[in-house]
Amino acid sequence: MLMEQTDLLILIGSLIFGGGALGSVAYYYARQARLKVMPPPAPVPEPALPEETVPPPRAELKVVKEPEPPSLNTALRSTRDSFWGKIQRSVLGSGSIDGVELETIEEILYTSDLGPSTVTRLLGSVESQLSRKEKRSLDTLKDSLKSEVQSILAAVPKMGHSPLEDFAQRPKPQIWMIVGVNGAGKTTTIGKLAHLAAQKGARVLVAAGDTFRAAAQSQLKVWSERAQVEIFSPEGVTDPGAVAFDAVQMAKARGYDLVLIDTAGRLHTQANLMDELKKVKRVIQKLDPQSPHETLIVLDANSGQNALVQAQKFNETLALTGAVFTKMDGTAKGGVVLGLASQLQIPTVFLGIGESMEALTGFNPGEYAEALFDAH
Ligand SMILES: Nc1nc2c(ncn2[C@@H]2O[C@H](COP(=O)(O)OP(=O)(O)OP(=O)(O)O)[C@@H](O)[C@H]2O)c(=O)[nH]1
Ligand SMILES: [Mg+2]
Repeated sequence: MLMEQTDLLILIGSLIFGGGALGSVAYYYARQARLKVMPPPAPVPEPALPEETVPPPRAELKVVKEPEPPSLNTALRSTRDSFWGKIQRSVLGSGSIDGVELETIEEILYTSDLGPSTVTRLLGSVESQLSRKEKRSLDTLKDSLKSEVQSILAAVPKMGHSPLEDFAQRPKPQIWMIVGVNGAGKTTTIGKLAHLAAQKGARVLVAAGDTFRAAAQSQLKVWSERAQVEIFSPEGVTDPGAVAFDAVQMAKARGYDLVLIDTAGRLHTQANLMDELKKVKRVIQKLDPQSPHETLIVLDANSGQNALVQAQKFNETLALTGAVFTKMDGTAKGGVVLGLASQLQIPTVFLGIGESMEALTGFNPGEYAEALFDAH
């Protein structure tokens, strides 16, 4: 250890005046005494950062993130409340299941957008289960309803089977037509589907077959950019059949895996516009007789019973292969999925649960049946 200047002076002094061992002893005591009175060293202040190294304010680094889509169970909260929640409250309010008239349950079921034939099926099951007095409990009521819901869903072929699941085994290019009434969520769903398929490694082409609405092409372009897929959107072509034909031809020539054909919204009652869809279908069948491999109707869950009428009419015209229910987030009318299965045997394949690109989920019948009754 280096000696400080004052230590050196004390040592020299004690050697001069005391000499030898005596000097060393004098030096030792003098040093100890000095250490006791010395204040501790003052902390050295941190040097201030030069101007240019000060980090920029946080606001500049802020990344705007889309909200996470809710889980299906959360999305179905209002539906659950207007279905099982209401039934449960009516039973609890009356004190016992005996006190609840079946009519009350029937009334609640009718207002849950299930459709009359579904209500009849559910009531039949409830009546037979509750006929024996010792079985009259809220749990029996719930179990009988839940198992009937499950069997309605299980009876529909391909229910919940995502057409993207066995995608690798399907002929290429897959050609899917997306149809439905105005504003149901067709273009948004195409964007979400394109994203899902692209994530699985598929080369996707979206075709701007909505030649009716001025902003439709640019809306689809935004989605194609977000999903990072290509778009076929010729300027000035007004015939949706021509757009679909050219898109399929291009997809075949360039080795695309999936063509998603957007179509203009139309009411199921507009015969001429429904015929136009038939024509689109005929035109693409000239290039691939097996196509469209999927004809998916997009239904806004908020339209409730009306969605069943739409599905029926579109099915008559196009032979639908599946349904996508959108806006399941927040609607109280999510029971309509069950109504579609029960009344028309059309499988629901996807559910839209928000506006973001990730807010599309494959329909899982078990999860749906569970979410109609239990929150978790
Ligand atoms: N909350 C919610 N909104 C959705 C969902 N799907 C679509 N939307 C919204 O519904 C509105 C209509 O969606 P579009 O995709 O334009 O509907 P469209 O069927 O293509 O409409 P047209 O082409 O005019 O017939 C948009 O504001 C979407 O953000 C969903 O699952 N949840
Ligand atoms: Mg659209």
